[in-house]
Parts: sequence; structure tokens; C-alpha cells
Amino acid sequence: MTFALEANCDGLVGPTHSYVGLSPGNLASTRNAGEVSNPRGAALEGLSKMRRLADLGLPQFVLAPHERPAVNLLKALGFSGSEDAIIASAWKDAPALAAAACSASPMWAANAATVTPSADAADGRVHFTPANLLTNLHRSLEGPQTTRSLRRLFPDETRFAVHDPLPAQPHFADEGAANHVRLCAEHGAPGVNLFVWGREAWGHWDGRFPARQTREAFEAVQRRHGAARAVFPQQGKAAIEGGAFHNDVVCVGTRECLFFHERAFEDRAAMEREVRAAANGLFEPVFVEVTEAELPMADLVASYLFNSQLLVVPGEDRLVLLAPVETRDNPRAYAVAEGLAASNGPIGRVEYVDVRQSMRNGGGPACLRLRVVLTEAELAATNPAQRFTADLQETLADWIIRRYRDRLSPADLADPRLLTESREALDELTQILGLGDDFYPFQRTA
Ligand code: SUG
Repeated sequence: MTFALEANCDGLVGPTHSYVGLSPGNLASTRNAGEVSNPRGAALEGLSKMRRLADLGLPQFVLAPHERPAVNLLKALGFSGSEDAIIASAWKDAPALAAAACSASPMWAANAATVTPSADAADGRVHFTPANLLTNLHRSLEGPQTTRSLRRLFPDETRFAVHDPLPAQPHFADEGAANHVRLCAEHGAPGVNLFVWGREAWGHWDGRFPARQTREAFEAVQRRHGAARAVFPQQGKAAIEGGAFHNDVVCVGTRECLFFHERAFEDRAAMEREVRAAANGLFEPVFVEVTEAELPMADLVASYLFNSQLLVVPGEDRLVLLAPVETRDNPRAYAVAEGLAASNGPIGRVEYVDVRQSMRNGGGPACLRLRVVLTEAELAATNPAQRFTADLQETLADWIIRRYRDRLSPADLADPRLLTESREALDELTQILGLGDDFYPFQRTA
């Protein structure tokens, strides 16, 4: 076995972070629609979380926000004239389209791609399939820029394969790593890959909320990546119904530990049987299940207990759960979390982190990061300018404070100055993160 570490690639919050209620089935997004956001505060919260991970000794990377407002979307939809005129007429005639073009949703990097580490991939490279995110208009814009972004961070094609997103077709609706869990004895050892899907492409979906991931999408990802030891459990319909729009709202796994809610899987017994069979001879999976009686779905969604980062921390035997402060503030979720740490199970302690700005759009600590298991040689082949350090934190904090607003209402998204402000900020960011001068669409047409 080659030694490997798990790196976290966090999506930096963009200057248009806002509460517009764009995601049906994501209860926080719906509930907070119309609120005033604080893009500066949100971006700084994200930086503090990255700092905490780096301080724990884990490799941490920064992924750049995407260009927003996405004027190219509005142009494609028939709005014409100068960019200011395009934005103004879109807000006047089709505000839902204009709002979608402003979303800062690429911050939720767990949805950026599905990743297969080299230990599991048939050709020994690290494979990425950027998610097409086609269930929601505002997220369907992300795939091409995410592809570009991952190719900058993982440029060496002898070690990394960054595929194109799956065909943008409802049969292949794909939300990336938010629905993928990898269990293993050690990060560098062969793993078992759980590809958790919500609906079948040719099946009938009658849920109140969308099932965002198809089985066929994940089967295609598994084939492309040559991902070994794959199992395909179905998401619990009751979980989606209760507001768990991604599996990572009800489940997180690391090393041999799968930590999940009783509603997470449609057929929990089959899931366990299949995971045990796939892990046979490699490791003994540990299933840590929380029942509905211990944590009702409503508290689960309010606390985001399972949307935590479950970490192997150097020097610590047991896993560390990095949970949102909402877990600490929910008596039931807090009791579950602290009870786990006090017991003799795989989770040794819990830390709490404040990402409230993101949480109000349904994105907890686990949503904000893409996990990438890397050997030391692979780690050395990444773009060094995107590696998070105390110096980079200082540079980015200064950039955020100079460039971001601390108040943004949904109506402010129509302000034509926001386009110029955002572009100037992102143009500077490409220098900071070593992304070149052709990273964003606006840089390529300038
Ligand atoms: O896709 N929210 C995101 C949250 C993504 C959370 N990611 C994971 N669970 N991995 C979503 O629903 C809300 C944007 C708005 O409503 O303005 C939003 O897109």
C-alpha cells in the first residue's frame, strides 16, 4: 500500500453569495429566500474553516469562485445589447433567470465532482468527473468551469484524469461527491465505493422534492473511472422527502466508519450486506447508525449533524467530527454527537465550526469541500499556488475585505456595478491563485 492523505479542496465563496431560494427540497434555501446575505462574512467563514483543517495537518486547497452574474447564460437565452442592458432586461422580464445567473453555488465543492483515488482506479490515476448538476438551473452552469478549475489544480495527465461532465441529460443527473462515500482501512489502501443514487433514469419519480442523482449517472462515472469495489445503494425516499436533498445530509463515512441516519438508505440491510461483501478481506466496516427516535429528521436537517467532515487527524487514533455550530446548538443533535465521542466507537471527538452564511443556503462543512485522496507524489503534482497556507489566508482575507460587500439583498443582485466589482475581484484572484489570465470567460473575451 502507498501512503496517502486526504486533501480538502474548498470552494471559496464568491462575491454574489445571496439568499434567493433557488433549490426546491433544500429547506434552508427555501426558508431563507429574501434574506440579506453577507458575502464578505461568508468568504471569511470559509477561510477560517480551511485554516482549521490546515492547522490539523491536512492538505488544504482553494477552488476559485465562478464568474457571476453569468451574462453568457442570459445572452444564450436571448437577452441582447450591452452587458448592462442584458442584466437590466433579464431582471425586468425574467427575474428567476437573472437570479439563477447570480448564484454563488460553486462554493459547495462537494458537488464539484466525483473522485476516485488512484488506489481504486483501474489505470492507477486519480479520476474526476465534474458534476453536471442539471437538476437546478443555477447549478447546471457549473460543470464547464469546474472542469477547467480541476484541470488547473490537477494538471499532470499522467497522474490525474479530469473527465468532461456526463451528458447534460436528465438520465445522467449527477451531483458529484455529495452522494459518494469511500470506506477503507487507510486512505492509501483499496477502498469500497458507495455510489448513492436517488432515482433510476427510466423509473418513475413521484417524490415531492427532486431526486437529484440517477443510478445511471453513477454507473457511468464508475465505468469511466474504472472504480473498483463499487456498490450502488439507493437513497432513502423518506430522507429526500424530509429535506436531505443529497446523501451527505444524512451520511458521512471515513476509513472503516459509516456514520448515518436510519432513513439514509432505502434498503439499509442490503446496503450493509453489499458493503461487507465488497470490503471482505480488506477491512471490517463499522456501521454507526442514528435512529429517528434519537434524532428526528427535522432536527437532523436543522442541525446538519451528518454534514460534518469526518477526519483522520495525524497523531490521533480515533476520527474527528468537524460539525457545524448548528449541531452544538440543537440539543438532540448535540447529545448524539457528544454521546458518540464519549463512547468507545470510531469517532473520538467533535469540533464545531461556524459556517452560518453557507448553512442558510443548506451548505454545511461537508458541502464546502471536495475530498481528494492523494499520495505524496500526487500531492506534489498539484498547483502550489492553490495550496492553503497561513500566508495565503492573509492574502485572501485582505482581498475579500477590499473586494466583497458585507450586505447583499436579492434586489442588490440587479445592481450593474456588481458585475464590474465581481470581475475585478476575480481577475485579481487569478493572479493570487496562479490560474493564468484565461481562466474566466470574461478574461477570454476581453
Ligand atoms: O445545491 N444550495 C445548494 C447547497 C448544496 C449543499 N451541498 C451538499 N449537500 N453537498 C444546493 O441546494 C441554494 C442557493 C439559493 O437558494 O440561493 C443552493 O444552491
